[in-house]
Parts: sequence; C-alpha cells; structure tokens
Amino acid sequence: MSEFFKGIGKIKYEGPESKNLLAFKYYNPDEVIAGKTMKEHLRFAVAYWHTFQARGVDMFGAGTAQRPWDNITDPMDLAYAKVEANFEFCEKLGVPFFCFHDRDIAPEADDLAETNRRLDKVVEKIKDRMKNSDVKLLWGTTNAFSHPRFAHGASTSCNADVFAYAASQVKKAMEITKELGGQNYVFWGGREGYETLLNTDMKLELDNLARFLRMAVDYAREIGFDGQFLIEPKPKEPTKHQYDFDAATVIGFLKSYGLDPYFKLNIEANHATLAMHTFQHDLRVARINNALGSIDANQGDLMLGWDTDQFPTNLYDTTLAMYEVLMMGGFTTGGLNFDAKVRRASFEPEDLFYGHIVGMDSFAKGLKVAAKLIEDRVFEDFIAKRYESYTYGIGKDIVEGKVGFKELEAYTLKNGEPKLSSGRQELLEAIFNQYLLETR
Ligand code: XUL
Ligand code: CO
Repeated sequence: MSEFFKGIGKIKYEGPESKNLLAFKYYNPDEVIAGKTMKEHLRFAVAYWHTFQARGVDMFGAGTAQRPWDNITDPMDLAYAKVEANFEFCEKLGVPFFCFHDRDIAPEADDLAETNRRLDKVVEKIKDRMKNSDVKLLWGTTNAFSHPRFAHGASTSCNADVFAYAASQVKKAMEITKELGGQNYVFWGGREGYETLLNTDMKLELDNLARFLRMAVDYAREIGFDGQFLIEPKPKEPTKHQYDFDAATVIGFLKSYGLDPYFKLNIEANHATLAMHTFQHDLRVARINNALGSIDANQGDLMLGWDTDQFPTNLYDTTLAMYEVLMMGGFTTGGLNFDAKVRRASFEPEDLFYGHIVGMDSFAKGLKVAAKLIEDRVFEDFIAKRYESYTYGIGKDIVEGKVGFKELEAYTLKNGEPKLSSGRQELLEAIFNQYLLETR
C-alpha cells in the first residue's frame, strides 16, 4: 500500500501552547467534556467530494489542485487510489467518519448497469479497507445534479424518465450506504427548485418531491436500511429558488406531506447564512422541532452571495453550534461533516490538513466553551427570568389555556400599562466573550 500524504504523520494533540502547525491545540479526542469524550461529542467526518474530488475549478479558471494521485490515469485505478487516500487521511487526522456521493467514489459509465458495477467494485474495496480501520461511514448520498440529464432537476424534473433515473440512483446509493454500515442517508435537493414560474408547475414538482421521498422510505424499509434519513436545506444555488429553502421550510413541507416522522435535517452553516439566517438560527429551528440530525460544518463569506464552503474558523459560530448540539443531548447518528474546501490558491496536499485541523480545533474549542456556558446556566437562567411572567398569575393562565381575549381585556383594564425589563444583549455578549477568552 503506497502512502499518499508523505511527510505528514499522525496529527496529535499538543495543547494551546504548542506552535506546531500540524498539531491540535484544542481537539483532544480522549478528553472528557460533560460526560463524553470529545471524539464521541464531535463525530467529525471528511467529505469525499471536497477532499479527494475537487480540483479548485472556478468560473474563471481550471483546477489548481496538486494531489498525490494526479499521475494515475485509469479512472478505476484512480477511484481505488482515492479510497486508500481517504483512509490514510482520516486515520492521520483521527477523523472517525467520512461521507460520499455515489459519483464521488466511482466514475459514471455510459449506462446505469455498468455504473452500478463500478460502484460495486469500489464498495468492495472500501469494505476491505474498513476491516483494518476504525474509520466508518457517517452518511452516503446521491449526486443527482451534476450530469446534464438533471438540467431540470431530479425528482422535480418535468421529465418522468429523469424522475425514474434519479430513483434508480438513490436506490443503489441507499443499498451501498447500507452495505458499508452508513449511519445516515442524506438528501440534498441539488437542482430541486426552479428558475422561473413561467415554465414551472410548482404544485406537481412539490408533490413529486414528496412522492420520491415516500418511495425512499418504503424502499429503506424493504431492504432493512435503518440509518437516519436527513434532508439538507439550502435556499439557492444551483437553482434560483431551491424548494428545501431553510429548516423551517423543510419542516413545514415534511409535515404537510406526512413525512416528518421519517426525516431529520442536516444543517449546513453556509446554507443557513445564504438563507439570511445565522447558523444557530437554523440549528435552533431544527432542534425545537426534534429534527436536528447532523451538521455540515463549514462557513461562508458574508460578503459573498454564494456557497463558499470554507473551513469553519469562527469561534462564535462553532460555540453556538455546539451549544445547540449539547442542548439537544448530543448527536445520535449525526456528526460534524466538513463540507468544506480549501481555497483555490491553497493547492498543496498539506493544505487539506491545515483546513481540517483548524476546523476540528474550532469545534473542539466551541464544545468546551458551550459546555461551560451550559454548566453555569449563563443563558438558561437569564432566559428563565426573562419569561418568568408566564409562570404565575395571568401568564400561567395564558400558557395553560385558561383565558381568552375577554379575560385578557378585563385584566389589562384593571392592571394598566405593562412594566418591561431590559433585554441586556450587550451584557450577555460581554459574558459570552469572557467565557470564550477564559475557557482553555
Ligand atoms: C451542496 C452541498 C452538498 C451536500 C451533499 O451545497 O452542501 O455537498 O452536502 O449533496
Ligand atoms: Co452540504
């Protein structure tokens, strides 16, 4: 077995004082925080597409990536090499999971039968490699957006043959995800949206999307796939208007089609901010609806209107994300998948390590700070006090459904003008800063 990332050994925890750029400063896998090890809390995953497929192509130029497998020309040999590279990379970083699209792991052939045979071969190779590795599959998914046949969408295409093709693809991807012990299966509506209503039957497209998801639920039951189904919201890109706009839209959609018992959400930071929400907002919407399943850990550039998929470095965001995860009691099948790519100018293999290391450290630090904030009930006590008026008197009667408009009018006429308290946002931000700076 050849080594791809030569010169880079196992990345170790060296603590906050270390100056070693290829070491963790905060991610200490065995350190126990709030009853679990960091490794168990964070459940990091490497995204196959960004790490082993992406070449740094942009609208204005060709790929810039220099990768240790660039000399391999045969497409299947290249696919096998990337399997090796994936395990080597995850093992060196100590990342316990990876995630893939069907088309990331095996190249598409001219017909579906041959494409599926190729997939089977690579899956065998992955299974084989898993036998002597602790690295597992967090989730699998389908790429039903890159090929030109998906120009009008996949399950929301105007063409029923495309719906059928996409279904065949998801069927196979679900089978291989099961075979590899994948703990979740993700649906990101790649081109499930529209450009103009002048040519779009929105009602039929949404009904078909629901029909497609129902078929997936039925097929999972048939083959005994018990991984968690996840939908990943995104408001725009590639289509102008994606149907899975944000967490609230997806939850409403699932409920109106009776699909909510079968799906949770995979919340991606950069998708939330494209929808003009904070990352924490979409995590909170998912959490309070018992629908927070997993996270695509990245960050966007707030000055750019597209999905830049950068490695997460913003400690405010990672702390507030881990706050939501801890408040829901931690991940079960989900985890933190680095749906993140190095910048086009960061073209050397070691940049892949720097990106993941800073992402892992940022979330480890976020976990520590969030755990401390929760332990000290910093926000909980403040919030409980802020809403205290609903725990007695008229507020309690409102919550318990004991009063209506007539009683409330009588109450207001008797009590006069309400007396308010300050929201203390600045104070809370100062306390948050203090925890961020003082937690080691
Ligand atoms: C696209 C995106 C996808 C999904 C999986 O913006 O996030 O990579 O995570 O299809
Ligand atoms: Co994603």
